[in-house]
Amino acid sequence: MTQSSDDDFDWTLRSGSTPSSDTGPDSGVGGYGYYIYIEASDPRRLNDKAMILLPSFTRDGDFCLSFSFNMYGYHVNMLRVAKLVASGQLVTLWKMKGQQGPHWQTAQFNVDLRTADQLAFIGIRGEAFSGDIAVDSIAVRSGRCVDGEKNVGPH
Ligand SMILES: [Ca+2]
Repeated sequence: MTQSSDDDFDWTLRSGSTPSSDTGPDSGVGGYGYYIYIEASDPRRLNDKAMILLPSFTRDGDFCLSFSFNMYGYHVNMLRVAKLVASGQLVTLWKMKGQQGPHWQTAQFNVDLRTADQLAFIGIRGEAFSGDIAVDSIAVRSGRCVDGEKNVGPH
């Protein structure tokens, strides 16, 4: 994954809990491993954005994107998933706003992509430090999501 410079700060790679209490996950999905998150403590400010990009896609097609997200903390703002297309436009595919509780949750939805498109995860900081947002277990599978699998979003 690649950190964007067209934003305000970077995502952080971490294992275990985040440094601030009462925000962020206790661990990666399943209780172990690394995840990425936006650290909402100083010097971050309201609406600061961090964007991280998946590698460019090498063909056109339908894909099934799944990932886990943790949005725990009183001041959690927004997580947005978008595709960065050739024109430079960011097309929103999914977004979630506000605190979603202490546990990891799963999102899964279909995306149609063209060659050179990139999927982007954009974390947006809320009003105060208790606004960590974490992402783990990102998977992109060829073809549409299989019926019967858990399907959350797009919203
Ligand atoms: Ca950045």
